[in-house]
Amino acid sequence: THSPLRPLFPGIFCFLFLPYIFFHSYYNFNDRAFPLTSQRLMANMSLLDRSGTDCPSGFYTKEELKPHLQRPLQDSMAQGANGKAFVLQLMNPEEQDEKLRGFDKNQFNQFASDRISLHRDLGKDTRHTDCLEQKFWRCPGLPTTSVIIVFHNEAWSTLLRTVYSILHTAPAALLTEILLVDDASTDDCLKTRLDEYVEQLKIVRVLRQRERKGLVTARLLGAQAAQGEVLTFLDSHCECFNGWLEPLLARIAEQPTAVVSPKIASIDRDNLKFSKPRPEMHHYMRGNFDWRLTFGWEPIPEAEKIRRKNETYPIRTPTFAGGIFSVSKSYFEHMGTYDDQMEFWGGENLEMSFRVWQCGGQLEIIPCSVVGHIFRRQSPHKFPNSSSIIIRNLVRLAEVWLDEYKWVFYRANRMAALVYKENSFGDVTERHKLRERLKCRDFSWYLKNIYPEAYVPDIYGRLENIGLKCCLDVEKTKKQQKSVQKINCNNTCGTQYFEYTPQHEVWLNPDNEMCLHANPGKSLVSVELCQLNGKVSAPPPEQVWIFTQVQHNPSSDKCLTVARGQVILTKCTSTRLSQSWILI
Ligand code: LR7
Ligand code: MN
Repeated sequence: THSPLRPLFPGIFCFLFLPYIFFHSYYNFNDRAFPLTSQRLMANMSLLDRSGTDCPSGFYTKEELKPHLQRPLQDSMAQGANGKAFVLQLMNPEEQDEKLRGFDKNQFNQFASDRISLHRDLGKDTRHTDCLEQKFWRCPGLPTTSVIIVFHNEAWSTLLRTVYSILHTAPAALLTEILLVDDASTDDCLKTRLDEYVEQLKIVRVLRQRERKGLVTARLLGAQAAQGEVLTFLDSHCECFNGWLEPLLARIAEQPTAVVSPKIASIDRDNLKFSKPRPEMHHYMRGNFDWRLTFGWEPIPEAEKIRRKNETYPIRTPTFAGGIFSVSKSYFEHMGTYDDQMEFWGGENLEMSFRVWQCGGQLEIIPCSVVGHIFRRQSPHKFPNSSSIIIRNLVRLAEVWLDEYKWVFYRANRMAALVYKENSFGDVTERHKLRERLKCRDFSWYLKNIYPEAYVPDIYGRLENIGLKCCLDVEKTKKQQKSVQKINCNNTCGTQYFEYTPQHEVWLNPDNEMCLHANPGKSLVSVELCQLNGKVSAPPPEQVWIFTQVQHNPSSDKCLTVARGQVILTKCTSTRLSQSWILI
């Protein structure tokens, strides 16, 4: 089936302009560190090269696919057309009811989605001119890809709009197939009508995971069946923007160990508005994580901005969201795919992030590639013991990749510490063996080289009053409850942990969102939501504590004091033992 091999590499350089020369010096660091990995993969990639002269790389010719790939005619006045919002003002009671039910089921506006064209066009290509100038069509050497979409009870209209948006945007020669992997949906339409529907689309296939096991094993099922050279994963409620695929594949052709994500645009969950790229807005985000191992976004640091000479440069990212990315199939396998004992949802994205970096790959965002995703506030999916399953996934990854930094995680995430103590996270020896086999670096290397901006708490412990030998104790914080008024000092010195941040806040662990807070004019001390976040550069004075004396911020003369078992603020007196605290 594969035509005679022609080396992949001469071909791929034709779309690379000068800037890539800079990359090479940059990435050499990794190449030198992992010579074996790189060489073997280069070899693997060229083994998979299918570029012949007479045969297009996909399984179907452009002619065969023509009826499906033509840009649909779209009523540009219709609601939602061109990526615009769907707004219906006057709704009758039945419509309102349908909207509510749709929201309940999906956590997004299914009512709107059902009324927008499955083929909606996103309109004019608004990406940066650097992106538009890239000429991929000159290159015969881009690898083919299988697109894998896993889903559980996804709404019919969002699932199919995802599929059509791929068909309308991906060059036929590069798209081997679209695999829809059903993670045991219970929805009738998805169970009975989907196969028949997608048959007309020729290159779309449905695979089924009989038992509901979650997205990791569903993706693995898709990956095994995939016949393209590159695997491209998407969530089941995405829309692909013009020209999204080529920059991802081009980067992998250039650097086979790169795992690349597009820039993820938001599709509004209320009105399905697609936020199109605005090149004048140059704020890029990259992935990060906190010590509870939650994924998050942060602006890219200055050094990274300077390194990128133009828009086509990849952005190096410490972690990724995990749902929308491309990876060479052989590299995916070489790298140990996924931890197949992770269940349902969560954790696999950080596991893969750390693994890719620690084992010699690179994780990047390619801003010329744009894919939209419906972000929702909470998950609509139900699975048994959901929070403990997510925690279990996180403990598995911490045990394999975090080394001694796992303790920072266990301090920040008490449920995780419990799972660790009970040893109920399953067997991870296979993953340890993988780490050995790939000769991966340790987590301190990752922090130092890939995420030097990471905040690693180094002052933490119980807050103990020297004079009265009791420990600061915050009564159970309820997440919903913003402030907790009662702070005691008790003699059990149990498990109440605090972290002292470089900005002089006293964080309450394991919540991390709660900070020791002084109330102006009052002696009562409380715990309130920490107010230092990405938006402000310094915490408010109420949350600043000078630790040597546990004085409440430099401009006040009040100190943390124990009086009758309660913790209050009184005038600082250096000799009073009830004002002497240590963090141990
Ligand atoms: O049990 C399940 N079985 C499934 O098949 C649970 C989910 N799924 C499917 C689901 O239908 C969807 O297609 O898995 C996909 C992801 O689930 P979502 O969309 O309910 O959650 P999410 O968008 O918050 O998922 C993000 O985090 C997950 C953690 O496990 C995965 O890494 C998802 O891929 C990831 N999504 C993205 O990265 C999209 C970009 C947005 C961000 C951030
Ligand atoms: Mn999603």
